Amino acid sequence: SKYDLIIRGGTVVTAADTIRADVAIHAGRIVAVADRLSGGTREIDAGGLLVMPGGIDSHVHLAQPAFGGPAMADDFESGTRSAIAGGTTTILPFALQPRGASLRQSVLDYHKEADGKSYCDYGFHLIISDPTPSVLGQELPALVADGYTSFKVFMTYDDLVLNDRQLLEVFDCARDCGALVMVHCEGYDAIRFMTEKLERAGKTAPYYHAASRPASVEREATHRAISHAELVEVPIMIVHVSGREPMEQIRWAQQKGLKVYGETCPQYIALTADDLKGLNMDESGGKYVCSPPPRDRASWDAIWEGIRTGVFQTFSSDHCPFFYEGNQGKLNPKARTSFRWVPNGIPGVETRLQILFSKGVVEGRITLNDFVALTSTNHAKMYGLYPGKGSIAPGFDADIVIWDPNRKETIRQELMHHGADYTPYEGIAVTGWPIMTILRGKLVAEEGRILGTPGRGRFLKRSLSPFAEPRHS
Ligand code: DUC
Ligand code: ZN
Ligand code: ZN
Ligand code: ZN
Repeated sequence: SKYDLIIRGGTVVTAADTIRADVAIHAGRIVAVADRLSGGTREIDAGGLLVMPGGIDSHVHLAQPAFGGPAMADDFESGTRSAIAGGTTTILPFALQPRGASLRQSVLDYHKEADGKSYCDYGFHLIISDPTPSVLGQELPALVADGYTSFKVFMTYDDLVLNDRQLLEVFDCARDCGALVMVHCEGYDAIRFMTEKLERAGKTAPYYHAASRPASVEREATHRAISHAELVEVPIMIVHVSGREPMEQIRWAQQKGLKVYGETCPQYIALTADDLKGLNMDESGGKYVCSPPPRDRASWDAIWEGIRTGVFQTFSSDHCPFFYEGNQGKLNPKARTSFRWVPNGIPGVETRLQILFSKGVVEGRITLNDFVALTSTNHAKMYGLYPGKGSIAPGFDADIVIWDPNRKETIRQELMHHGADYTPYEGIAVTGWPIMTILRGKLVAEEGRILGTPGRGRFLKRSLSPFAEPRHS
């Protein structure tokens, strides 16, 4: 027949439109979006459901040996299984360059981790921890040309931090290559100072993680990154923005006409620093340790303000999963001695869409079209996957999530497909849930059942981002 699959009778939502239409798929691509299509080998009845572009999560950590020691709870198999169960069809994890290592070799190592294991499509951002002349002069430009068109730099962490001179060198290299730089904005010295001060006072419980890196530390680093980017005239993406102060720095830069973009995450609209108190300041607060830390409810409002006014372009999970129990867990023996040793990061690739849909669309803060832009389309545009991914239109990959906007569910660990032994969003009630996930025309997850296979996901070489073009070129 003419089509492999017709998705019939749903409401098709893109970043621009909401229309009642059928969607026809052939050979993994969308070939028609129209009323009353016929001639499909298979049909899916989407009556009463939303048909949206599959989620694209441009901030995911898998199989990364960083952030405090223990191995991550997800490899590419469990992490991408969790992604498709949650309606996400493409992820952009990180290939991290350890200091002293070749960037190219690091990329090969991550490919080995991902090869034949991924349930969804994926690309890699690079993490630059050692910007030597040969990395900046040869390896990085070559990798950008090979489709690794974005990279992340850190302003904190012993093993990753770049000083101001190094940040400027990396920014300058990004400008020359046309790559997009993501910046982790927290100030290293301020965090070290506060950590040691808190430890001397015996304040070592996980709760003090948040106190060791307050909003001012994030605000200062955000401003510094913006100023350095302005000097070099390079666009930057400020990732995982936690609240008002850094949001206002980004807005200020945008209003000046600088190309500064913003990303925020579920933890900054669903968790607070109080969660880090656990049960009466015990170690269970460690479940919520991530960086930047979640702040307070007033910060949630600031994040929504940034989402609604376009300060933020992308809503990503920052999925960075660790076990809670055990010697590889958040509560490993060393971590019990101080918050400093609790690995930073929380799982969330499977619950990103539900949290934004419920708190955003259902509670009336954003439109359905905003939801699609924030969870899919803008990620594709920002990171060189557009067109091809991120919309429902002829010629795009048939990556689709069929969504029940009325389904009520409570987020619980037993529903999750990740490798971690807990979800930090346990007990949060949501409205809206993924019913089917389709990857390049194949049904890969349905109501929590995994139908796809590891290895079906493909590596994506990405184009240069139009957002990375310098302001005056
Ligand atoms: N930064 C991230 O992007 N993820 C987890 C921890 C961190 O510091
Ligand atoms: Zn065919
Ligand atoms: Zn980070
Ligand atoms: Zn991250």
